[in-house]
Amino acid sequence: MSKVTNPDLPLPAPRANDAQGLAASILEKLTYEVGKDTIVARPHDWLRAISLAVRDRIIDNWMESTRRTYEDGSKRVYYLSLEFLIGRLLRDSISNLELMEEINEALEQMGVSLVEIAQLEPDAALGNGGLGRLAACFMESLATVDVPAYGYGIRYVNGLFRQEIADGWQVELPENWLAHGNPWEFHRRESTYEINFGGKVDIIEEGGKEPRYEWKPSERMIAEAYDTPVVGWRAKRVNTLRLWSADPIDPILLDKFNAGDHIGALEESTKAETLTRVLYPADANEAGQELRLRQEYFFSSASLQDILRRHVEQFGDLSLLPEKVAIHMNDTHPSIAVVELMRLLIDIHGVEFDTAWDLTTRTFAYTNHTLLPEALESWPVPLFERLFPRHMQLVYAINAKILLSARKEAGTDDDAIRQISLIDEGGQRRVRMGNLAFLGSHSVNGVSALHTELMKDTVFYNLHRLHPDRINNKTNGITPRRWLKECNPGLTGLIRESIGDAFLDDTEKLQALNDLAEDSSFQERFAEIKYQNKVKLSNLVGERLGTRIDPAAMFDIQIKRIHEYKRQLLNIIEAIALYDQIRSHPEMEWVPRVKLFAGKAAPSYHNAKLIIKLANDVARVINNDPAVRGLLKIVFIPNYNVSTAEVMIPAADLSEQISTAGMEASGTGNMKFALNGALTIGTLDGANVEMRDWVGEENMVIFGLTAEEVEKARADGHNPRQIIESSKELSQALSAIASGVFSHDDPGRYTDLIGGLYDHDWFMVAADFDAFAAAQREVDTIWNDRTLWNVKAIRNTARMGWFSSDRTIREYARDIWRA
Ligand code: GPQ
Repeated sequence: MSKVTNPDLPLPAPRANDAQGLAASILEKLTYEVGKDTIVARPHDWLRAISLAVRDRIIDNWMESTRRTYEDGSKRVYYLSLEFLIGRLLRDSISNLELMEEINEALEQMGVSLVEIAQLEPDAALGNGGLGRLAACFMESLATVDVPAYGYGIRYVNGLFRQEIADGWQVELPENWLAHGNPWEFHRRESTYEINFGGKVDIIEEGGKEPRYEWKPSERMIAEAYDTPVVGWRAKRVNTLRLWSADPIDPILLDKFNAGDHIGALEESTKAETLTRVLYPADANEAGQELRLRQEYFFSSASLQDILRRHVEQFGDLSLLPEKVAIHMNDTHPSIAVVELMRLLIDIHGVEFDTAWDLTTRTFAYTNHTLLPEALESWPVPLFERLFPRHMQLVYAINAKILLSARKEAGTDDDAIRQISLIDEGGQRRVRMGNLAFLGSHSVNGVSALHTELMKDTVFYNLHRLHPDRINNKTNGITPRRWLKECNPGLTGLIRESIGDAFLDDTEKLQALNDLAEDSSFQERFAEIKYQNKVKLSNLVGERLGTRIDPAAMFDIQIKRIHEYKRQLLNIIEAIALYDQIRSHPEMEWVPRVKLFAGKAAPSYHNAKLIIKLANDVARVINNDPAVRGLLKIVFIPNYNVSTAEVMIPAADLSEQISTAGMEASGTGNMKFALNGALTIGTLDGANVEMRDWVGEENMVIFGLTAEEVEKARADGHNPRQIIESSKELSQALSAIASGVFSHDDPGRYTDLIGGLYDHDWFMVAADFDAFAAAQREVDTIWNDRTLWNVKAIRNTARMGWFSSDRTIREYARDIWRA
């Protein structure tokens, strides 16, 4: 049957948005969708009923937005990302629909507490860290600034693992966000595409201008769409997040089943289910396995087929593709899409090679998120060829075209050609996905000013010389809805009362707070809100860990993935040094501190897991020592995720952003803390550099080697042993760790970890230690002048507005997508 479309049919009347209408809706959902009577309804039933009632209100705007895009024929942006770290959606949706008061009123009538029910919603943790969370912030901002956009990714059944801490060690457990169903998604059984792997390639036509090929795959499966509406601020627009799930073509192989092979009969099902089952828990380090490459291709191919279908249906003409479609690659994970688009254009749509390449490069753009060499994806040629024989041919063809034209450029010597090539010929031959993404795009951007400049000098040195206009910067941002308005209602209320509501639509209007920074009654109220947020965090720590922490102490927080370059180790070592000093000088007036850590380590990252153990070992010793009681406490909060961040960030006094300079591409946690009035202690790395420009050097505590100095120290072969031996505090702390003071049960546990600092100290922990310790004492000094501290904290909130992801998205739309 052909599709039924009747543009004259009006949309249904929108749902009532007053408290009465909402109450009726929630009851209706509870009764007819959940199938429960109020007298037996459990909290999870209420969660589902409320979510469905809220979802209806989103749908009203969703339909309207989609119709509008069809009618005005505007360009669509497609954001391809293997990760979307969304977190909970209920509070975010209600807030963006501006229905908070009405829902609360409706629920009050029924004796239900939204705060309690909302806590039951699982975090959608379809991402590892910054890259995935950025994608989620971008989706919200795309809707907010009214860009027609689709996010494309994978509907992992198991998102990022749940972390438990057992005897101080990280233990990974499966995460199961879909256990109670997912009220936000729509399963689109009709939006399916075939995805193929393996097999061979046949020539089917040799006579024409270009030979024609046909891919005869050996494995086939189906991609099915699940859509989640993403509502922007004030519900101006609702976009779609489309996540793919793999399904078998033959769920059961009947011939095998009938022959008695009951397990073998399910082979296809198992293969498909495995493909989209779990998110790889690798953050900025190589995953490397075949299943990962299959995931990358699976979602890229499904998304491209979907994009081309929509484009052809509406515009008919593929030559219009770059005018009507912008496809963005979030890191290299989707970069096989470049070749897949070439294949679809050439093999399916009959476009000539050169025209296809022109359309492809004008349609794609790519964001790089790291300079770490181990995170730059490349795949062994034999693996690539086995899974994608036709794509391998196309990679060679693209490579030939590129290298031929590069040769003609002055200054491209053999070495430059080797670096530009899509194939790494040193050792085992590999396909370089970074080069593919770069060459297949018209725009390549970094995520902070420093990172973008370093990209030009390092990973893309030769490619940049070949295409000097391609690399550009788009400094990251965060959505101020989730990361200020919703997570910090106290502060939001105070700001609204003080400077009005304009900042809710334009975060840079927070600048008006500068006039109040010196106002003592404003300072007091600002500080009181921080204190209340710290009480909330103390309660969470009490509930989860049974540890009491004092909200009057300074809350010093480092939360992020555990990575050597992020230097949690530096922070722990400094805590030990401080511990020693407090014990040696009990007569001095020490600033009471609680140092909080949270974060997950990649399951295969040995040193990162050891650092978690160390934090817990050190916490046990320090927290049980009466000599420092009330002065120093260490807490490691297990299972860090978006929801935990929403409690921790508003409660922070001090934000630790202490990566080795030149290694953190941007950071986004740094922005969330500062926006919520924490002072940053940090290196001149990533977006810290631009934060300093905005909030003012005097309102941050900057320390340590610069990126240039780090590079120089590494090149000159610096001597960490000598540095350690010349610092009494550092050598004492390191000896204590290495000799087993914190690990009586296994005194040698940290010998190698600490030995690495003496031998090479790649991450400059020793080199930056003294500067870091001095910076911490400077922090203490500021803290002791509480008025001064408050002024600085207020100025942080006042000056962080530029770091809104609305601003970032506007820049992408203007410079890259032209949407
Ligand atoms: N980032 Cl390559 C990740 O979270 N995962 C990754 O795999 C890669 C980068 C981060 C990066 O480390 C941060 O500095 C950035 O702020 C973030 O991406 C978003 O750009």
